[in-house]
Amino acid sequence: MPYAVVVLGTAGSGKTTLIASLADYLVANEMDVAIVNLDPAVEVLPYKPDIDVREMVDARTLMREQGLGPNGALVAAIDIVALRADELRDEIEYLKTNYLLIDTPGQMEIFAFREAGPITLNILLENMKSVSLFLVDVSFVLKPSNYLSALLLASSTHFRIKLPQILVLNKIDLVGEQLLEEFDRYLSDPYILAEEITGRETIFPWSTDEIATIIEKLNVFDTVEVSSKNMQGFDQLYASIQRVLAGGEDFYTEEPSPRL
Ligand SMILES: Nc1nc2c(ncn2[C@@H]2O[C@H](COP(=O)(O)OP(=O)(O)OP(=O)(O)O)[C@@H](O)[C@H]2O)c(=O)[nH]1
Ligand SMILES: [Mg+2]
Repeated sequence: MPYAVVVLGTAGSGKTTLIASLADYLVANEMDVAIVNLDPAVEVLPYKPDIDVREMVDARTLMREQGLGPNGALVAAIDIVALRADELRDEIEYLKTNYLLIDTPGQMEIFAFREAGPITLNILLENMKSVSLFLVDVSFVLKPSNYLSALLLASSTHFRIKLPQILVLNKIDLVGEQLLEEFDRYLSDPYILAEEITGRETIFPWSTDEIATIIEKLNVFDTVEVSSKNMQGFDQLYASIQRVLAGGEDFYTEEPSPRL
């Protein structure tokens, strides 16, 4: 069985770009990779999927033929995928690979916060060691209250998908070194972050201590900072994925891969 990496995250956070770069990174490190595209609405992919739901259902055709809007078509498409997830699982069984990377639809609330998304993943990932990467745009989380908001969204997604998760702050190439250092200072001390939030930004009647505790309690997963454009931070991302999937050991999966 391969190891599975499911990539989730807010719209436009860079899920598809990260998959393409992570595949290149893994191949450069002598691992075999297969990619599953679960986004029925994507038009152009920067990678060649081994399994593609667009061959099963195309959201754009549903829009045209059933007169649906973009979200209605995506809902209908993902429901169809869930009903036929067994077929995708059968295709996965034929793949001989170390890593299975799974790209998910742009509008993640339609995938994660309706029944079809988790049902599909359950079927695809049965008996596979899996991790999910939750992507957000790093420029969004630089503001303290946005960071808390991203943590809540990541946790909320975790409760739906129920996989171990890594919080991936993407697009660090767009953020200055100084801002990133300041942000890392926040990350290392929830109390500093909480003080910033209570100082000016929330109407919740929580004290600084309470907010710091909430941040600490939500922050149970690794956080890594990467650029999917230039692969900055990918060594840390890989190490973090390994820690979750293989308990930190470098590994070769049981399944013999053609290249090994
Ligand atoms: N500068 C920079 N841009 C990035 C990075 N990752 C993604 N992008 C850009 O962000 C935009 C969205 O990237 P996608 O990979 O399509 O994001 P996505 O999350 O798959 O988007 P949807 O599936 O449509 O929600 C594209 O213009 C990418 O080129 C990054 O690390 N740095
Ligand atoms: Mg995408």
